[in-house]
Amino acid sequence: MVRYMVTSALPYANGPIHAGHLAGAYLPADVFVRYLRLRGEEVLFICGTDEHGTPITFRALKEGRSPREIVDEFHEHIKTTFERAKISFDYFGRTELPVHYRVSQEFFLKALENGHLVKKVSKQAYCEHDRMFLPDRYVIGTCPYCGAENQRGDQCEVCGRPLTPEILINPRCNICGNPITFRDSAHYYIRLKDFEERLRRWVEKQPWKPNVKNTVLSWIREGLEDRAMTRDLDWGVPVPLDDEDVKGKVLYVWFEAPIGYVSMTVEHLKREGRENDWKKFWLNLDGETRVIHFIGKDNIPFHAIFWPIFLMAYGKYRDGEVEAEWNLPHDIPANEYLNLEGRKFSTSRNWAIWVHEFLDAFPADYLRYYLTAIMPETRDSDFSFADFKVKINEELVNNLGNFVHRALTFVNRYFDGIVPERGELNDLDREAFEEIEKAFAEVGELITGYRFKDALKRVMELAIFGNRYFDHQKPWKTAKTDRVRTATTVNVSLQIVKALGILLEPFLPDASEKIWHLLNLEELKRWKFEELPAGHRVRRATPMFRKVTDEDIIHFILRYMARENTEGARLLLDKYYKREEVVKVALERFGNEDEARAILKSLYGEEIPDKTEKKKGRKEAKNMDYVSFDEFAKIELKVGRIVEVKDHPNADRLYVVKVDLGGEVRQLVAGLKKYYSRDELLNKTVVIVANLEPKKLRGVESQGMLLAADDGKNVALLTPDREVELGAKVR
Ligand code: B3M
Ligand code: ZN
Repeated sequence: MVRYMVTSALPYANGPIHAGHLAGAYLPADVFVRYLRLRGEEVLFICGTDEHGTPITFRALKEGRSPREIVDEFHEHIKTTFERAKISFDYFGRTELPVHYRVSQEFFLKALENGHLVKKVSKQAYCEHDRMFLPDRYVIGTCPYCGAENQRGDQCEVCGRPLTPEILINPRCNICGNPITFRDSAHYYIRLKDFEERLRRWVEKQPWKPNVKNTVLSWIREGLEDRAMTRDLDWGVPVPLDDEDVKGKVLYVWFEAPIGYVSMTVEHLKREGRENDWKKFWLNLDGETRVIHFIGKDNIPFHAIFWPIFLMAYGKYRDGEVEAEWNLPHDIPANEYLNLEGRKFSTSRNWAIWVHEFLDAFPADYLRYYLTAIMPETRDSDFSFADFKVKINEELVNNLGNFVHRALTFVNRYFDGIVPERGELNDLDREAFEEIEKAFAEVGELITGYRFKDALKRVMELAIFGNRYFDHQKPWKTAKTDRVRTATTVNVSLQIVKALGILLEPFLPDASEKIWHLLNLEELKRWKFEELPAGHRVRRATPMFRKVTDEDIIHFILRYMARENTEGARLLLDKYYKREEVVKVALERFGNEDEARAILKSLYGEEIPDKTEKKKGRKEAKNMDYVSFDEFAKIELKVGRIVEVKDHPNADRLYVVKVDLGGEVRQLVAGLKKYYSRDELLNKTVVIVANLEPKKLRGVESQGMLLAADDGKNVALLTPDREVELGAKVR
């Protein structure tokens, strides 16, 4: 029985997590692990903060704080953020744990004992101004491979190659900007060449994604230079040697960080009272363990070259009970980069969507849904607010939310909330059960192949099928004439809802829980379809999702992005919205008007119209020809759903549509052909004037009017911003 040891890259504890991190190494791993658990597989999902190295000390130096303060703050912050994003680690540890010092030092000593570490005195980057040796990341210069400027001394962000300060062109100190010097310093180097051939043969056999495998093989072919595994830093895991030359020095962070996967597994299982179980996950005792590391592509060299070599350099693990080789990574599904509105996420330029802030404004499921739908699995992808809004509103709300709501509404309206017995099945009923079985099989296969974007799309296709099934069986019509037929439609629809409740769990855990709640189910979810029995009582329908509005997006950009990157926020707002829309939201949504004015001033550089302007605005309104409240009350506005769209037989620009008002269906003639396709209209929730006198338009009777906004250029149908029952009155 295969068991899985799944990890996500250990985030540096030097700052918050952004959406690009989530899409890169954490969300894909979580979807994968949740699916394995539903399949009943033995899986351990481990992660934790990477708390050493120059990303930490650099921030500490810049802020005049100790590295300990920095890692303590951001360990908690990152852990909480992942919990809010429902990333379901079994354990989220940290490399500042004593167990991590012990295990890392053991790996170092074993590599030394096996002759794979050699001490060399070499030139180390030194800053005369700051009077300190400079670790790789403290040095910046031009990449010798691709010519990219301002690349750090450990890795080029543009071409991805590992670098060292010696090979950088025009190397400078990243703290003070002065040119650096080089001073002799002794370090222990790992002899990567010892493993070149064994590593190449191993990589060639791996079932890795082509983007990972080819990159790694090309680096191996270029030749693996020895690399220092100790550093002139005083923050990190001390070098475990009584050797004056390396006194006060620490292990290279990229030597000990991957060992964190092991040390955190040891710590977690010890805390669980399963002290020795770590061995079956990390030692090749029975050939049944698959170690799978989810990472971003910039971590490929460290996970596909250095980390396997460290495991090989350790040699066999022996402890009197077991003797075994270490498990090398079975797979390294590295994602490409996620960009933000066409530009790379950048912490230094504050061009990012910080997950904890996004979750203050939107549900975790919305972020999970959108990041999975655009996941950069094989090429870079782009987060765009406009696309986010469309995908949430059209796919989550109008497709999934709509179908679940209809099924639950009908079983409560016509069968008192009890799942009715089915009658004889027709072809479409039978097709529904086939669709359910196919969805389980195909989604499972796609997840296993790390194709999460396609897997989610396949789940949503079942919801689309559900809506089409419902529209075709027309229960609002059969309810008047054929109760058994209606019962069958409602029963089958609820089976599809239950299947969606399971299929969605890896992606949208909250939506999955909500469906389980609506179906009034306590049972554990498993990745197989088991019918919802007739006679089972479900709960009343409540909306699954709320639509994302332009106001929501404007508010998010103003509240969270404008402060950190005013220029970027202004470009973004100008790209999507008119200035008066932004001003309106700022004044309405910010509790404190002065704060709103300050943000707007920082964005637009001038004062916004003051109260007197508002008074002027009110005066203009006075000349309006008012209607009395009683006159307005006579107009009956209702919520409906477009269930049929046909071309008008005698007019090119008109559609004939059927609108379901929850128990009655109206025929309307609408001049929307220029603005909407038939597919865009089908299933759309709309508002109609329900008590307008029926009127023949080009020979076809229209029994009401659709409400839409028209600014002379665009026409936009009015739709409620959250689920309500069909037929609901607009007040
Ligand atoms: N701490 C994070 C990064 O380079 C780095 C990953 C370590 S995984 C062992 O993005
Ligand atoms: Zn300096």
